[in-house]
Amino acid sequence: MTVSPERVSPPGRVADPAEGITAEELRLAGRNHAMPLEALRDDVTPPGLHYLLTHYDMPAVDAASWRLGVSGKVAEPVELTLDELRSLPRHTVRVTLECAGNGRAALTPRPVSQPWLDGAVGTADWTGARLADVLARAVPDPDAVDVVLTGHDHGVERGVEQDYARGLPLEEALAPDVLVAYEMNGAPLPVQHGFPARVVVPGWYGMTSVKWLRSVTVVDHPFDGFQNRAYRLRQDADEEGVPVTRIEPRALLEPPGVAEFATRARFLSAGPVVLRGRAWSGWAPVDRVEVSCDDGATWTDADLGPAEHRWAWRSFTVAWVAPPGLHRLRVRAHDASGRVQPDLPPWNRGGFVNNTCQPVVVQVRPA
Ligand SMILES: Nc1nc2c(c(=O)[nH]1)N[C@H]1C(S)=C(S)[C@@H](COP(=O)(O)O)O[C@H]1N2
Ligand SMILES: [Mo]
Repeated sequence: MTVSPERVSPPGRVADPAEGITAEELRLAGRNHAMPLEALRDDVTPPGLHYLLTHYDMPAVDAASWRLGVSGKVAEPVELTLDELRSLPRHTVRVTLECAGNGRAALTPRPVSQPWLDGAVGTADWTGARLADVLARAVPDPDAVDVVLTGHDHGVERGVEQDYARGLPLEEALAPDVLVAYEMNGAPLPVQHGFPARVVVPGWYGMTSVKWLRSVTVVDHPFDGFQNRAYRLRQDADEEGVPVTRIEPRALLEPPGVAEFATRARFLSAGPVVLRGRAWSGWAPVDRVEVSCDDGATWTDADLGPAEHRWAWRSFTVAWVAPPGLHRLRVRAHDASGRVQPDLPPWNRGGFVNNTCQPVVVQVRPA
């Protein structure tokens, strides 16, 4: 399949409302796994449980011959080895990453792509050099606008053969917590998370955190590559659309009680129980989480845990005396910018940013 990168990509498919998940979506779901929600108990997600999303194949990158090229609209193009990258000042930032498609599979009609329910999230301690320090080595020109972050992976998406590449405004790229990371939770990056080095853009949906980073190219115009055109909120395929950028607020409950294997239905004994979970937002710190134990009829403010890591999820708890019967729990996060999770899904053709508050159904057995 040879196609020119300039070719306008066909729109993604939207499933017939009655159409079940296809084998192709099942294959994607197996490769790109969610975080099991019980891992919401951890401040930092163990690497194997962190969600995963890779558009094409994972490239095998040799650390000894790896170079990071920084070029384009710069005074002095440079190539850094891994040791040179490691010799720059080292920073560790705790970051909750979330895929922009999280919640997609719950939309009707369903945009056909990676069919996430709600687990496309994870939190890690990322260690690396600041992207600002990497860029400073090359000295961007005064008229620089965007940086183009390109990975080693290459594939075909909606008819367009391409390297995985994302543009990021230079101003965002220079923010002090944006990293070229070479460690995840204190160990070299696992291959699936971008070995030997990846970008981490805290507060932004995952697509901008380019794995297997190969080059940083400074350009004097807004980059309009495939991934920047694809990640836009559109009702119709031919609309210009609104770019997907920062993470909208979301809260998730650590599933209470015990699970049934095949259905994941939850069972709980009647009596006092502490409901726990995590909430995050890329726009502003989470400042309120509400929990409803009667499907949204009444809401109680949860107690919030410490907020010491700006870019990581915040824990919350709420006490509940569970009465026997079937109950729909709901949880919703607010952030300091005034954003709050909606009750109804915000539909768009790509199935992005569905942060509707998710119901959790529990069957409470008499004590
Ligand atoms: N090179 C490259 N970087 C990439 C991707 C990719 O396919 N290739 N996927 C992006 C998307 S869409 C997401 S959500 C995050 C997922 O990061 P993770 O797999 O480490 O959780 O990586 C981003 N970076
Ligand atoms: Mo993603």
